[in-house]
Amino acid sequence: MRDVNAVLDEAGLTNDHVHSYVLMWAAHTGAERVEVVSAADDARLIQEALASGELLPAGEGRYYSRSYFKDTARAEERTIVATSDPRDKGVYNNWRPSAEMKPLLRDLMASASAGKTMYVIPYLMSPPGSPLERFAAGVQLTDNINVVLQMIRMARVGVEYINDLGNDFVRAVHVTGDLENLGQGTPEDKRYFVTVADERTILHFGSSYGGNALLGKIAHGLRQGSYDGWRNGFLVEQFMLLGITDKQTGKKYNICGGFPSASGKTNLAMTLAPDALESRYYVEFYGDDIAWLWVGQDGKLYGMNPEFGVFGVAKDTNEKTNPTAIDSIIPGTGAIFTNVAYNEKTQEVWWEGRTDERPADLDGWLDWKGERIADRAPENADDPWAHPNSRFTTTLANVPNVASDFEDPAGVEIHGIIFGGRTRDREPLIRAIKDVAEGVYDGLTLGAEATAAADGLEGVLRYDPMSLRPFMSYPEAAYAAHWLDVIGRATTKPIFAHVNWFQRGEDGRFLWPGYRENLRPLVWLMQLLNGEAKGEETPVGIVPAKDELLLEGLDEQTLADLDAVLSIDVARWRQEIGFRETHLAQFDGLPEAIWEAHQRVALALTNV
Ligand code: GTP
Ligand code: SPV
Ligand code: MN
Repeated sequence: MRDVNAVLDEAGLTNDHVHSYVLMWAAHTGAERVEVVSAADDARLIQEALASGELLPAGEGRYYSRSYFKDTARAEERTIVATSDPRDKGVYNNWRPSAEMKPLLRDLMASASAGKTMYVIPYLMSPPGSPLERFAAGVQLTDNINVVLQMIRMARVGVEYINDLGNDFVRAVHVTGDLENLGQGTPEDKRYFVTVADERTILHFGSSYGGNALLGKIAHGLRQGSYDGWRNGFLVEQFMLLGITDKQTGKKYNICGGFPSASGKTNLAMTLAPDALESRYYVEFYGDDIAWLWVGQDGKLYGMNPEFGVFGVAKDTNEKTNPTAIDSIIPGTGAIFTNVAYNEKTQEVWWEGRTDERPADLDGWLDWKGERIADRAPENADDPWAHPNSRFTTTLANVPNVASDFEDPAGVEIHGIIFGGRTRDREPLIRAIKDVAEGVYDGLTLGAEATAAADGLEGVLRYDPMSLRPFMSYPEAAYAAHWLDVIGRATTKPIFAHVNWFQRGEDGRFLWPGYRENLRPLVWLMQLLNGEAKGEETPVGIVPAKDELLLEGLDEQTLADLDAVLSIDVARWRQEIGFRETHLAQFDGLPEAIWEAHQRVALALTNV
C-alpha cells in the first residue's frame, strides 16, 4: 500500500490525531488502499459505483442499490453500548464492559477489509458554528462505497470539519465483513455494532445497511450523542423538528418530537398544510429523525437537526401522503433508493403504496432481492415487491419546504415537544400536558407497536421511552433526571403533548386520516400554549374541544369519527397505569418527580 500519511497529506488532512487513527486501522483491517472523501468527490464516486455495479442507474441523477437479503434493518439485539463503568448499565442499553468488547471487535475486524479500499470520511453532525459543534465531529472509516455515498447525503463531509479539532472527534470504524457468512439471526451471529461511549469510539462489524453502517446518523448522532449530552448538559433525541408559521399573525412555532422508528416522523416533518388550511399556515421542515436540544444563554430551549439528509421509509410514500418527499427524490436530486423494486429495462423504481396498483406491465421488474417478478411462483405472487424497510436517501436541500434557516448554527427555539406511537386504541388524537415532570413521564411511558425498521417483534406493543429505546446509551433513571434538569433550566418552558394518528375502529380502519391533516392538532396545541384555545381537562391531559380543532375540509367519515378520536377510554387507561408501574419500576433510582406525576395521573383516573 502507498504511504498512508502521504495520502492523507495530499487530501489536506492535517490533524495528527486523525493520521494516527487512520494508520492504525488501515494496518489492522488490511485495506489495500486508503482514500479520503469529501462531498466534492460525489460525482466521481457515483461513476465508480455505477461502473462496479454497486449502484444501478434509476433515471437521470438517481441511483438504486440492493443490500444483502439478510441485511435490511438495524439489528437491535446485536447493538451494544460499552463503557468501562458498570454503573452505565441500563435496562435497554445492552451494556457490556468495553474491556470485553474492544478486543472482540478488533479480532473480527482483523484483515477483514483485505483487498478493499478504506474510505476516510471526516464528517460533522451539526451545522458549522453550532454551540454543540464540538460534539458533532467524527471520522468514519468504511470499506463500502455505497456507505460513503449515503454518508455524503446524510452528513456534512470534508476535511475542513476535523482539521482544527485536535482529539475532539468520534472514531467511527465500519467494516462490512463477509455478509454471506455472518450467521445473521442464528446463535453463531458474528455481527456486532458497538458504541464505546466513554471513549467516543464506534465499532460496527457485519452490515452495510442504514443505521448499522452510516455511523454519523444513529451511532454517533443518537447513541454517542446522548451519552455526550448526559455528560455535558444537553439532550439528544430521536425527534423530528418542524416549524409552523401562522401567516395571519406572523407568529412562528417550532415543534419537535419523538415517535418510535417507522411511526411517522419523516412524514410529519415534511408535511404541508392540508389544502383547506394552506392559505393560513405554512409548515417548514427542519429534520425528520434526530434533534439535539439545549438551553441557550437567554433561558430558551433550542433545537437543531444534526443531519444533512433524509433516510426515509419508502413504503406508502406518494404524492398524496407525502408530496414533499416525492419532490425531494425527483430526477436530478442524486437520491439513492435502497431495497425497493427496480425495473432493469426502464430504470424505474417502485414500492408498495407508491401507486395504488402495482405496475401492470411486469416486463423488466425485479423485486428487492433482484428476483424477476414475472417468474414468480403463483404462491409468491402476493409477496411485497419492495422490502418493508426499503428507504430513499436525499439531502435536506432537496426538500422543497426545508426551512430557510435550516443551517443556522443558532438553532431554533422549541415551543412544543410531542410524543406519539402507533397505538390502535386508548390514546386520543392529541392530549396536551403543561407540567414538565408529567411531560417527561409521558415520554418515558411512550409505547408503540414494533415495526419493520427493527428486526423481529412485528405487531407486539412495547414501551419505548422518548422513542430512544434502541439508542439509549445510559441508564433510564439518569436519563429521566437529565431531562428534568435540562428542561428545568429553561426559563421559557415548552408545552408537551402526546399524539396518536393510528387509532383504529372496530373494523380495523384508521379513524383519523393522518398525514397532512396532522397539522390540525398541532395548530391547536400552539393555540393552547398561546391561550387562544382552552381545551377540556381529562385525567391524562387537555384534549381539544371539538369546535376548537380547525375542521374545514375534513370528510364526513372523519367528522363522524371525531368523538371517538378525542375521547379517553378510562377503563383502558386504568389498565395501562398498572402496565406503566411495572415498566417504570425497572428503572432503579427513578426521580421522585416522575413517580409523583405517575401517582397524580393514576389518582385522577380513579376519581373520574
Ligand atoms: P424511521 O425513519 O424508521 O425513524 O421512521 P419514521 O418515524 O420517520 O416514520 P415514517 O414517517 O417514515 O413513517 C413510517 C410509516 O408510517 C410509513 O409507511 C408512513 O406512510 C406511515 N405513516 C406516517 N404518518 C402516518 C399517518 O399520519 N397515518 C397513517 N395511517 N400512517 C402514517
Ligand atoms: C430508524 O430505524 O429509526 C432509522 C433508520 O431512522 S436507520 O438509520 O436504519 O436506523
Ligand atoms: Mn429513525
